[in-house]
Amino acid sequence: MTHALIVIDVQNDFCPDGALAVPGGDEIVPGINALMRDFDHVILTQDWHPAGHSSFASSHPDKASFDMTDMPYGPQVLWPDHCVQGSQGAAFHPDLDTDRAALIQRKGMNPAIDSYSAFFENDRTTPTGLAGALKNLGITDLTFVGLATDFCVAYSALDAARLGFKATLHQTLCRAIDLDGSLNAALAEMRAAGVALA
Ligand code: VGL
Ligand code: ZN
Repeated sequence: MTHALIVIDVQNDFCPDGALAVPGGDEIVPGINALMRDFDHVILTQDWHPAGHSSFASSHPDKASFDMTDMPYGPQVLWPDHCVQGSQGAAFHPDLDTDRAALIQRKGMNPAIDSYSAFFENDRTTPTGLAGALKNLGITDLTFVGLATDFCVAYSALDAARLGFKATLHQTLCRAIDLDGSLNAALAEMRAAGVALA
């Protein structure tokens, strides 16, 4: 078995003072850096939206941040503007050790579709290419850490399980947004899908 660590979206905008701050988002950085030493492969993801992305509430004049809307691919939460390509908010947290990363998977570039998962856009069918890269490297087991537990981390772990990887969520090295019970719902969904919660 070959095991990779997937570090989801440890970016300034998801840390305290960021545009879409996840409570305690920065607390997990030292632990993630330490955990990297236990893995042969480290992969980072980076939420990477064009300005005016359709997942931003500011692109919908009648909506506010955290409202829901219906997209052609299904219901979508509308977010504050965040992780705009090339901005300081989209950069990795300055203390994250990016040197060990073999691959940085960017996502959310299509202006019309959000992308929580590292593997598929939110239509759940358009691939990012990461699954092919991992399979090429002979990687069978994936451990997930990062932000946010109930959105990008959960969607990534659920897709990993669906794709046949052995997926583990390292819960203490994740932090959640927790909108209307979304954390408990995501944990239940992951358990039911066979994601190991460590
Ligand atoms: C995320 C909302 C919007 C995440 C990204 O990284 O969990 N959440 N974009
Ligand atoms: Zn985003």
